[in-house]
Amino acid sequence: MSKPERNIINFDDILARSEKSNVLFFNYDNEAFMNTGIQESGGTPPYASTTTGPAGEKIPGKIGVKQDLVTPFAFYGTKKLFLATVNPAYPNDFMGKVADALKSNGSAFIQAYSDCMRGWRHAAADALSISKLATDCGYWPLYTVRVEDGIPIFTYYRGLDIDKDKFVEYLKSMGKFKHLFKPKFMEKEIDEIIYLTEQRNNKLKGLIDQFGAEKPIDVYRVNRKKLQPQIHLQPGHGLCPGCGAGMVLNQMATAATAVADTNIIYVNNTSCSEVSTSKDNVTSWNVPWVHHLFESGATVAEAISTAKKIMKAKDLYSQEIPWIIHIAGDGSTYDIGFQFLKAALIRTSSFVEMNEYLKNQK
Ligand SMILES: Cc1ncc(C[n+]2csc(CCOP(=O)(O)OP(=O)(O)O)c2C)c(N)n1
Repeated sequence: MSKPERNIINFDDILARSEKSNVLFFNYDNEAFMNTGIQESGGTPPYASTTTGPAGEKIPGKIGVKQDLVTPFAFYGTKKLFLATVNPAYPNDFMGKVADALKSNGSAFIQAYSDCMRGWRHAAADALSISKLATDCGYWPLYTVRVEDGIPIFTYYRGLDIDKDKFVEYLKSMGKFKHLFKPKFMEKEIDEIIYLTEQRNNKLKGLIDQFGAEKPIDVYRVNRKKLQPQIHLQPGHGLCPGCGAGMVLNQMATAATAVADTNIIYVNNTSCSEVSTSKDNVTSWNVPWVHHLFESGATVAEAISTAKKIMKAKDLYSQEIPWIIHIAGDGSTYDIGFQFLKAALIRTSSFVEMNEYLKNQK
């Protein structure tokens, strides 16, 4: 079999494109409801210990799977959609994908690996090495799906193959999996986590075989020395030291600054990212930022996008329509809030272009 070909995507070429997303829906996945006290979510991996599914003598943490959130979105029948996973330990891939998403027509959903040193129980200084290990061991594969005219096209960057030694090292690096190693070695449960992850990756490989791009490996080239530091989020937020969401928001905002400058609106569901950037009613954001309920930020983001477009079509809005990013944790993405997200994502990537109809009806 010939070696899969790489598709080199230059950051500057993305910036030069005229395409524009309606909304980028952005989930940072710290794998539990963290700001309310580390409760289990649909994003929590099997056998991880949380406060609502604690590991004890009888039950070894979460009994259930980590749900696959990204690939199913490719099959809802949308017309034009950009879907991707990112990890802040791979910043070129991360920032390239955020820019690519914002500079693609239709809408986008990106899911970011987001370490949580308090909830996962490890030293703050280990946040980056654990994040890198997550992709290198095959736990957090980095891939993209571009739905073009209703058909999904899959590409990937890395992390599709399981490295069992690295996987065990990954599990050992965090307190949330400590009970799998001490007081006794729980081989069956460790093997099961790896097995379930491998099954998910095998499904992904099958989709790449079936719906893969001609050049299936995307490599983003970003000249980070040339990149302007982000100007959306001020220093002085209240996230924990070493918080993965801090790295995630910083890289997301760096790419968004390059694309949008300050013409952007953020909508934030209730979460760590929200409470930590809006303490005592003082926002850390330098650009318009809306906090909405735990569950319904996606709908608000959609409403802002659609309202601006309708006003533009009716000549009631003369400025350039802003870029819109909706930010949510895994609790408000997998669980409470999923219905709002799913509906908003599908609407904004299919029939939002209603201003075509409105143009002639002033
Ligand atoms: C309907 C509703 N249920 C529960 C809450 C309380 N609540 C606010 S934030 C939150 C957890 C958020 O978890 P997640 O989305 O994973 O974000 P994280 O805190 O991990 O950043 C909960 C349970 C709420 N605000 N509204």
